Amino acid sequence: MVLREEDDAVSVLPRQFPTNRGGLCQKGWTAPELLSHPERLTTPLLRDPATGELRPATWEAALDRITTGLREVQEKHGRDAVAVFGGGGLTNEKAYALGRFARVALRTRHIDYNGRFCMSSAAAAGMRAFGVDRGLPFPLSDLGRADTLLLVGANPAETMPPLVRWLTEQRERGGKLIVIDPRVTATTRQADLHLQPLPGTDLAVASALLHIALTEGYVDGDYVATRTTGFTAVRRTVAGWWPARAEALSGVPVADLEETARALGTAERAIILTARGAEQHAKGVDTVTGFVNLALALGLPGRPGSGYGCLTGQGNGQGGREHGQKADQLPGYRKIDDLEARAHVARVWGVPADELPGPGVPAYQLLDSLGTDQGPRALLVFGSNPVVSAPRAARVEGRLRDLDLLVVADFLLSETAALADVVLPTAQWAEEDGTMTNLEGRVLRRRALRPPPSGVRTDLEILAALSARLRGTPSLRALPGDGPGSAPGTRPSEAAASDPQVVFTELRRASAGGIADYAGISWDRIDAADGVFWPCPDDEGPDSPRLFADRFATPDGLARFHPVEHRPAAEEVCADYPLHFTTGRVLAQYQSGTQTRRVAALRRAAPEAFVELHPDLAERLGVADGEPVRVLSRRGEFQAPARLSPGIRPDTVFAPFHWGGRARANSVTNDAVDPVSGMPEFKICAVRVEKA
Ligand SMILES: Nc1nc2c(c(=O)[nH]1)N[C@H]1C(S)=C(S)[C@@H](COP(=O)(O)OP(=O)(O)OC[C@H]3O[C@@H](n4cnc5c(=O)[nH]c(N)nc54)[C@H](O)[C@@H]3O)O[C@H]1N2
Ligand SMILES: Nc1nc2c(c(=O)[nH]1)N[C@H]1C(S)=C(S)[C@@H](COP(=O)(O)OP(=O)(O)OC[C@H]3O[C@@H](n4cnc5c(=O)[nH]c(N)nc54)[C@H](O)[C@@H]3O)O[C@H]1N2
Ligand SMILES: [Mo]
Repeated sequence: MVLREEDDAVSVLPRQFPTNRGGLCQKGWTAPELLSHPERLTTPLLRDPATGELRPATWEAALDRITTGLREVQEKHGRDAVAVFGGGGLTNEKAYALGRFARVALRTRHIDYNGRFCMSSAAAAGMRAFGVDRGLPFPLSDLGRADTLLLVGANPAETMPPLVRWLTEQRERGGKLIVIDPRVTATTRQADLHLQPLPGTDLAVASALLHIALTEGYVDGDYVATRTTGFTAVRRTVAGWWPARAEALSGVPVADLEETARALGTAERAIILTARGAEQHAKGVDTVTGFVNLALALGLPGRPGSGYGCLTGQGNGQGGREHGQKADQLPGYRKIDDLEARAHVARVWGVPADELPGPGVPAYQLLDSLGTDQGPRALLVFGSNPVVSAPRAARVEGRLRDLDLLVVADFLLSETAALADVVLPTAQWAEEDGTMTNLEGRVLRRRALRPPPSGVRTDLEILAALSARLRGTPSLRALPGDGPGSAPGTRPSEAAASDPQVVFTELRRASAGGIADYAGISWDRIDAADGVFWPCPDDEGPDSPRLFADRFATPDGLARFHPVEHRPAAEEVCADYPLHFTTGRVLAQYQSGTQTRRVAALRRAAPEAFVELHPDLAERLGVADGEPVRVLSRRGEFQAPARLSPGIRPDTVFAPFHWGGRARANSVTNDAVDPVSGMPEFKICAVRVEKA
C-alpha cells in the first residue's frame, strides 16, 4: 500500500504490488482512523496503589517504576523472574531488539511471543522436513497458475483478501480449487470441491490422500528416491489409512477423497497450503507433516509452479519468527542451545557467550506459570493482548493479576493493558520506520509518514531507555554493549539504539550465516526492488525468491519424510459436553479486536460476537436465530447471539475470538498444547450450548 499525508489526515491507497496486485482489505482502508482515535494513549499510565486505578504519569515516573520493579523482582527471585512477551505484528527491528533486550539487558531466558499461537506448528513441521521455515518457498503469484490448489483450514477470502485475486486467476485459467473446512465460508464458496471434515481429523484425511496416491500410482518414485529420505516408514503408516477408515472418522466421503488425490496427483502444477484450521491443534505439527508427506510423495516441493506452503498470519508473521523473540531462538533463526550460534551472536552483542541465557519455555507454558512459585513475577508485553487471545483465557487473566509487575506497551488500552501496573503509549505503524517480512520471505520497508503524537514513544525508544536505566542496576553486573548498534565492547548512545536503521544494520550482522540470512539486505536494496527475499548473504549476490530447486536446507540436501499417526483431540465430546467447538475469524475484525472494535465502519460490519450453529441443532436446543446462547466447556463459558447456518456441520459449533468480556470465545478453549511446537488447541474442544 502507499500512504498519503494530506494536512493532518493519513489516507491509505492501494498500490500495484506483486503480492496483492493493488488489493487492500477493509481493515487496511480504515487503519488511519486509529492514528487520531480519541481513545489513543498519549501518556504513560501508572496504577495508583491507593485507589487501584490507572492514572496519567510522566515518562520519568513510569520508567522509574519499571526499573525499580524489575530490580526488586530480580534481586529477590533471580534473573529469570522477569519475562518478556512479544508479537508477530512487530517490525523485524523491534522483534530483534526485544530478543536482545531480554537476553542482554534483562538477562532472562523467559521470552516468547504470540506467534507461538499462530505459526509455530507449520514452522516446526517445515523445519523438520525442509530444514527451513519460510511460509512460501515460492512467490505468491504461483498460486494463480496452479492446476490444482488445495487449501487446508484456510479462509483467505476473509483473512487475506488480497490473495483472492490469485484464487480468481487460478480458476479463470481452469485450475481446480479444493478447500478443507468444517464450515461453508466465503472461501469454500469459491471452491470446486469442499471437504467438510470433523474438526481435528485433517491428519486422517492427509493419510488417506497419500494412501490413494500410492494405490493409484501418483507417487513420484524418482523424486522420492533422489530428493528425500524416510519414505518407507511413511508408506507403512499410510497403508493402514484406507479411504473408508478416514471417511468414518472425518465424515469426508471416499469419493471426495479420491477426487482430491486424483486432482493433486495428475496436475502438472499442484500446490498444497495449510493455515490455522489445520495447525492450531495439539497435533498441529503432525497434521502439517501429513500434508508435507503428501506433497513430497507427489514430488511437489521444488518443482516449478508446485509446492507446499503455509499462509502466514500477522503483519510480520514471517519476520516475527526469525529474529529471536522465540524462547529457543537467536537472530537469523539460530538455535539458542547451539554453541556456534551463541558464539556468533554474543560477538555481535559484545557479551561473553556463556553469559547468554539458555532456552525459555513456549508462550502458553510461560503465561500459565506467571506469578506462581516456579514462574516469572514480572512481565513486559509488546504487541499482544493475551487476556482475549490466549487459550483458557480466564486462567491466563488470573495469572497476569498475580504478577508483582505487569508492563504493557500499546497504543490503546487493550484488555491486557487494563490489568497493567504500568502502561506505555507507543507509536503506530504510520509513525515509525522499519521492515516486515511477508509470507514469501520477502523483506519490505514500512515508512514513517509523520512523527508520533507528543507524549508517545516508539517501542525501540522504550527498549533503549529501559536498557540504559537497567545498566545502572548493581544486581545485573554491568555488561558492555547492552543496546543495539554497539560495536563489540562499546556502549551505543540511546539515540542509536532507537534508530531502526541502525538496529537493522546490526540485525544483518547477527543473522549472517543463519538460516534466515539478511546479511546482504539493506534498506536501500529493498527500496530499489519490490523487496528482497531471504536468504540473501551477500550485498552483491542474488536473493532467493524460490527455494528447493535442487536441494533442501538440510545438511545432506534431502527432504525428510516423518511417519505420523492420527490421534484424537485432547478433549473428546461426552454426554455433558456433546458438541465440537472451533474458532476463527471474520472479515471485519482483527485478532483480539483492540484496534478493529474501535473503528466505526468495522463495528458496523461486525458489531458483536456470534455462535454459528446448524439449524437442526438450533431446533434441538430450542434456539432461534439471533437469540443469545451460552457456550460452556470444562474451563468456562461465554455468551453471544446464535447465528444459524446450514453450512456448518450439525455436530460442530463455531465462534470468532475477536471479543473480550462475556463474549470471549477463549473462555472455553482448551489449553492443551502440541508437544513439539507448543501450539494450543484453539480449533477443537468439547462444549455444551444452552439457551441463555
Ligand atoms: N479479517 C481478519 N483477517 C486476519 C486475521 C483476523 O483476525 N481477521 N488474523 C490474521 C492472522 S494472525 C492469522 S493467523 C490468519 C489466519 O487465517 P486463517 O487460518 O484463514 O483463519 P481462521 O479463521 O483462524 O481459520 C481458518 C478456517 O479454519 C477452519 N477450521 C476450524 N477448525 C478446523 C479443523 O479442524 N480443520 C480444518 N481443516 N479447518 C478448520 C475454520 O472454520 C476457518 O474457516 O488471518 C490473518 N488475517
Ligand atoms: N480461539 C482462538 N484464539 C486465537 C486464535 C484463534 O484462531 N482462535 N488465533 C491466535 C493467533 S493466530 C494469533 S496471531 C493471536 C493474536 O492475538 P494477540 O496476540 O492478542 O494479537 P493482537 O490482537 O494483534 O494484539 C496486539 C496488541 O498489541 C497492540 N499493538 C499492535 N501493534 C503494536 C506494536 O507495534 N507495538 C506495541 N507495543 N503494541 C502493538 C495492539 O493494539 C493490540 O492490543 O491470537 C491467537 N488466539
Ligand atoms: Mo495469527
